[in-house]
Amino acid sequence: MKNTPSVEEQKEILRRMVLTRRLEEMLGDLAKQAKTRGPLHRCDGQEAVGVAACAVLNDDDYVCTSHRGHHVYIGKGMDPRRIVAEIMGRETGYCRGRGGHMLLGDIATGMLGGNAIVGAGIPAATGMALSFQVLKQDRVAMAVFGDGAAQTGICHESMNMAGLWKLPVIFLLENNQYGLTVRQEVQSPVKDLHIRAEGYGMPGVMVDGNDAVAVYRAAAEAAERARRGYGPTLIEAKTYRMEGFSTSDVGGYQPEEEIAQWRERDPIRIAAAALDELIGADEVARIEAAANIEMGAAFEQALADPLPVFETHAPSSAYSEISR
Ligand SMILES: Cc1ncc(C[n+]2csc(CCOP(=O)(O)OP(=O)(O)O)c2C)c(N)n1
Ligand SMILES: [Mg+2]
Repeated sequence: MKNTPSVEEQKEILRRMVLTRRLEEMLGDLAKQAKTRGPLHRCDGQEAVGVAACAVLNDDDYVCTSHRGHHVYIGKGMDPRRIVAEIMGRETGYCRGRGGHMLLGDIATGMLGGNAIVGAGIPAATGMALSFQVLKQDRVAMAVFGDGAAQTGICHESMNMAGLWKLPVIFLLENNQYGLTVRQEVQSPVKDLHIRAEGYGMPGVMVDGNDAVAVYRAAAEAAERARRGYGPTLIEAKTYRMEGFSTSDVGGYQPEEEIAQWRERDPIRIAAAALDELIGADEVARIEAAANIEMGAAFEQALADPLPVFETHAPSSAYSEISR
């Protein structure tokens, strides 16, 4: 079984992680200028989780993510320009500007949606895995969700069913230490959430979520198990939310020392350092620079795209009947 990323794969993973970081930074700048609409949930510091896990999947494998899913969108191969267009409410966006940043989806790349309802992607991916099993298709579903979502009832029901029926699903629990402003240790009686897997009859593994190679290995093993008919895996990727809960978060509850410690372990720096040894620092710098330019161009193009035109209709005669 191949569970170590090739050099080419590591280059692509780094590229997508940098694309994601630049997306978040540019959105953050636009939010400060009041040029975005509604709160945005940035995933700075968590890029390795979404990008490296998606790297083991095929286009026709399905992924569901949460309200904080930009790394998953880019990891699954969605086009940066159309992602930005959707977030910025443009007609050229994946959902014609109607969905917004939490609700991107695209069948062609197997990105079956972000979700604003905490935990809702977990049963959705489980159901997709059930359909793959029933249809005897060689496909895997993956749910990416947070430590807060892990405390929901639907998470328990989904994992129980997936374990019972050996469904080809990967539960990727992105433990960024916080659910809104609530620290993980006050949400759960156990510190390490992957130990719950035993109760569902599936393997539970913990990985360093800031190390893309470690995430890739764990996801590759889980995907292989699923494809062979051995059922689901729960992967707990320990990571950290380097920015606040959303762009409307006033902050103050994440200790400065804690943020500083995690910044030392920036996943992009870890991925770049691993690649430095393989291809040299100059080539790594070139990949990073090209990704930054690509995201800059995506913003430029998307922001020049048209906003949707909403037509207003006169009430139909049926409506007039009812309202009379
Ligand atoms: C069913 C439901 N309950 C509550 C909320 C409000 N809410 C939005 S995000 C969030 C916390 C989620 O924490 P976690 O799953 O750890 O994700 P993170 O924000 O850390 O990525 C809550 C409670 C919601 N959107 N949906
Ligand atoms: Mg969380």
